Amino acid sequence: MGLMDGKVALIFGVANKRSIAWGIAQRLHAEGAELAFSYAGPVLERRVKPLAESVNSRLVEPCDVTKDDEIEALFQKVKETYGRIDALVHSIAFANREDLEGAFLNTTREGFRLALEISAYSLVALTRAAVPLMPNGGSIVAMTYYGAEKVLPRYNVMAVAKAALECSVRYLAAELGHRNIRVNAISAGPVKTLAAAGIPGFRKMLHYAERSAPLRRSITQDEIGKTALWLLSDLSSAVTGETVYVDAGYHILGLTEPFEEIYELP
Ligand code: NAD
Ligand code: 0WE
Repeated sequence: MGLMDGKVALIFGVANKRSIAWGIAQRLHAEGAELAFSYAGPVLERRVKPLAESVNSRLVEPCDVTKDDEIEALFQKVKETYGRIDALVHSIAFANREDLEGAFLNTTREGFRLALEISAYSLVALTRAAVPLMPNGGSIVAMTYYGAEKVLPRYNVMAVAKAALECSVRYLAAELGHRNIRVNAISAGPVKTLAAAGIPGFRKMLHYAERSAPLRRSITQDEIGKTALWLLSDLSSAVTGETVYVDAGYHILGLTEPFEEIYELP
């Protein structure tokens, strides 16, 4: 008996086995879900296909979320293959590298537009396409980061995009609640993935979080997967519009230096 038996989940954002979306996929698969995958473009096909096959997926299709026709074509295929979906995972973000390195002040109009389109608007577009396939309700989860709320060095335009994403989650949740469609976000602490590895100073931020977080460690893809399983299954049936932190407690702190070392506390 699995928590996701008989449910179909459509997953966006697997690039490789380190992807957060892959951690989520594995937990959903272990609980009996049927998984469908979409990947960003032809370059990723070679990486995503074998992963999808390892969890017996029947649908692996490209979809660049900046293209309305690709979104439409993908959902048409999903409809033909399964007739409906129960869960959708949005684990997509992109900003131009130069916008995550320099000063936020220098963000270009085009860089701002691109980051918000791929990282935030795409949730609205994908949710709109998913609604007709969720006639009896469903659950949608998007990935976010604490930089949306508090200033962190170099997160820059991605922070603005994540703030828009979190707010979109609340507006979508309010509108779709009467259809029994729930929409939530997971705010994950730093994890070493493809999207994170290229960020200058990422390792330092990871170690800083490990020293400061109440649990005194970083988090894993699988821990995000477990929370996603909760949000995408019936276990969270009255939870919607929420941002759930999977960050070893980091976000509760008002002072991020390890207390006991400085103030000789217990
Ligand atoms: P990742 O690189 O494995 O995943 C990012 C995905 O976005 C990739 O699969 C990429 O193909 C996809 N993508 C980019 N542009 C796209 C487009 N135009 N169309 C379709 N897909 C596109 O890295 P990840 O760390 O697993 O990131 C997944 C999500 O988790 C992102 O939203 C990220 O902001 C969020 N997140 C990551 C961390 C972290 O520390 N790694 C922490 C909190 C939140
Ligand atoms: O959301 C993210 C990163 C998303 C991301 C990463 C890249 C790298 C390669 C978006 N676009 C790009 N574009 C590229 O060209 N995270 C939560 C991971 C992350 O990114 C940071 C972080 C953390 C954590 C950037 C600065 C500071 C901390």
